[in-house]
Amino acid sequence: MKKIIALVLALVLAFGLVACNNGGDQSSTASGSSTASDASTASTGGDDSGDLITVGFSQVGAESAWRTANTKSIQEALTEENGFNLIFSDGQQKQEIQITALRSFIEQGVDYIAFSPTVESGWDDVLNEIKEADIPLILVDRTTDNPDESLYVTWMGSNFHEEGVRAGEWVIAYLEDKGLMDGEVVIAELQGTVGAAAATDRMAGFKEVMDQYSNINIKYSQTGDFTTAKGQEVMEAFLKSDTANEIKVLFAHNDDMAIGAITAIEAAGRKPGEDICIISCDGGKAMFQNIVDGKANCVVECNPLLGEGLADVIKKLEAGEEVEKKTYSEEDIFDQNGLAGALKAADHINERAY
Ligand code: GZL
Repeated sequence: MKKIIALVLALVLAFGLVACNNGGDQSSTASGSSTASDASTASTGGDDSGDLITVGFSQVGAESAWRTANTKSIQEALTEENGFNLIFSDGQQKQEIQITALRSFIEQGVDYIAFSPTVESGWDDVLNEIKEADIPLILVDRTTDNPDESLYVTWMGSNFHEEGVRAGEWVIAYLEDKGLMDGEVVIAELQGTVGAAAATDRMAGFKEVMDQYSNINIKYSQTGDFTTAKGQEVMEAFLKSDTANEIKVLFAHNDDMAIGAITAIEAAGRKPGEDICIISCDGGKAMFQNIVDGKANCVVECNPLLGEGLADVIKKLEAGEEVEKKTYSEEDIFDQNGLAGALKAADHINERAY
């Protein structure tokens, strides 16, 4: 009997040790897996998750190559590795979708709200709701028409009016260089989204230059909503008019509409870049290729890469630092020769972000 008890005790002791050892192993494994599990705990919202800065971003939509590059830039900058928890919403170019997203960010109690307003007006209520919720607001890219600068901490983006002026000045230099300034010069314009700051201000800047010349007539001007399909459709309609042959220049508020217009011009049997001078804003690879191929003449750059700037400004705010109220992107103008110097578009295609 004693032997049996001793055996049982030995067995219990042996299993106990094993268990303990396993425990030890487990603890060592655990310490290995606990490191792993610690790590996995941290990434699945352990104590450290509170350190992530939660940012709600309401994007205009996905209407153009520029917008896609802008979205990519924001998503690549506001990563968990960078200390952010990004809640991203695609507005599908509809203000009501953006307003719903902004209100949802307020309800979620995000740390920051950032957005690019698809149009300038109609935001007053939600901007005040964000202020009342005491959530810092950062405007990215487009702007609103609300003059109360206390409603947002900072804005970053492009000087759209300046882009329009640059386009206008380039067109005048082109027309003078080609000897086309004698007599009436008919211009067609593809406007961006009606009510969008980028469209309103580019149109105003361009018109400010054209109005200085009594022989210049912006005879055709209609919105292509910043999309290739709509740009092609509207250009087709322009080309069907009985005075279409008079059109010497097309100013498109973005590359995508210009690309649609080039398709329409070729289908109508005319040569884009020769019969009709083509100038657009943005500066993606496709438009640079059109310049290289002689189907377009000039691009006024509009920089979509705003993600790093957004991440930097939030980090500064977190550190209690002062930030500028407005930050403008550095931008250039590219053509095969002329105003921007003898820049060969081909040399820049690989540098382009999109
Ligand atoms: C400009 C941006 C415009 C681009 C278009 O900053 O808001 O919207 O020029 C885009 O390509 O659709």
